Amino acid sequence: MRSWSVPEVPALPGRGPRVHLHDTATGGLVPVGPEAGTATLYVCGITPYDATHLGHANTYVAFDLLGRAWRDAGLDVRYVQNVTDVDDPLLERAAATGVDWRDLAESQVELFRGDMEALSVVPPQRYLGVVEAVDLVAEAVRDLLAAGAAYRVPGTDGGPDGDVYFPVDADAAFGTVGGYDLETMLALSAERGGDPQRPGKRNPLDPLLWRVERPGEPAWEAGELGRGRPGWHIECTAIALEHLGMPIDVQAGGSDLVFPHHEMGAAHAHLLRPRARPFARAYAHSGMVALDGEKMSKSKGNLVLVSKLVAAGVPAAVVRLAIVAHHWRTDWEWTDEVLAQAQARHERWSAAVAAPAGPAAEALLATVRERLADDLDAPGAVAAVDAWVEQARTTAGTDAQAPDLVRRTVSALLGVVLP
Ligand code: 5CA
Ligand code: ZN
Repeated sequence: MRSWSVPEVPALPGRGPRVHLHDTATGGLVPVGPEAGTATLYVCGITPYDATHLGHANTYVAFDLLGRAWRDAGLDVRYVQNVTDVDDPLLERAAATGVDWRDLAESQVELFRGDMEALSVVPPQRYLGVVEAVDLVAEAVRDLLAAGAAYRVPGTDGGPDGDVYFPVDADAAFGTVGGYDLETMLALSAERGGDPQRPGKRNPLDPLLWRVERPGEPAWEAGELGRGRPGWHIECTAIALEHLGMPIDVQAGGSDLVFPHHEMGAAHAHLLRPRARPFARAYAHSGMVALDGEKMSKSKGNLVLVSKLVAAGVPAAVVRLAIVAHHWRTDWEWTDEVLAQAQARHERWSAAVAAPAGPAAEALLATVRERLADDLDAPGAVAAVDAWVEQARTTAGTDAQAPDLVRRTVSALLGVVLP
């Protein structure tokens, strides 16, 4: 599917250092991406059943910082993102509101594109809906069946036989992405789209791979699987393996995807391509944005929308600045104060880069690079820019190139556009 337009990324002198990132699986900082060549990134995309909100924006901006740091370090970036355009919550919302599920998905993806463009997020090279990838997913499920790493479950509650499940015990590395104990995994599975109570499964944690057609639900022909639709986790694995290969450098998403989504996705990949293990060299998880003390989520409806802020006259660069002022891995809360601070900072920065001269800025560029290469420490980079801006305000800088270098640094590395 169409992604969105590429923002202008100004050129900078020199190169950034190798990027290190916190890896969920090992719990430590690891170098990510090769020393030279192409880095690969898969970020889990939206389920387009309701307007995209600041929480989503936070996640895609976080990994946009990664892509920018990689490119600045001289790497090419291959970036793939999916759209979960067939899934239970989307179908339920469509049925409840009397809208065709395809129209609902398309309208929400279009809103998302607008948000991403406004926020200067560099688009993925491949932006794929599950609807476009059904054959790919079905092939992966058939491969798992052929490898003995999938099984069929009899129907319950009058439902049809033949839903296909994945036996988590088939992967020796299962559980190592999130490192959770069994009790926590069971609770998270029930909370996040799993069905631990379903009778007939070998292990309550086993996730759905293929759901046989039910009346009124969309379904596709899939050979020996019969008509049906993909399960959630296998969708991302199949798309990542096809378009990025294995191992990928970074598998990313919000922290609510650690378990079950990324744990299951990795386990599927390990069985599909045993010799290419691991699925990802690093697993990166961004923090959750909250509103009024609760995680912002479509199901709760406590949303702040980028599109609404922009329509109300807030420059998108201010929203981006509010986001990058928080460390990508921390949970934080959107408040009027956060917005006001970003607004004031954007004004201070804009005034400083509009001056005819300022203090020399080569050291600032080096610090911003160094901060971002150290686990995407954007708040550290923001503090360094603040310090330069303060110096520009209080001393008569004479470097006529400096304001433009700061403008380009902030735009290229933080993605914050200054007028
Ligand atoms: N389609 C699946 C992934 S394959 C999905 O989780 N979709 S989503 O629309 O629910 O979320 C899209 C992305 O935004 C995910 O990476 C998710 O972790 C992240 N996300 C959702 N809510 C928040 C939030 N409140 N704060 C930060 N990130 C969030
Ligand atoms: Zn995903």
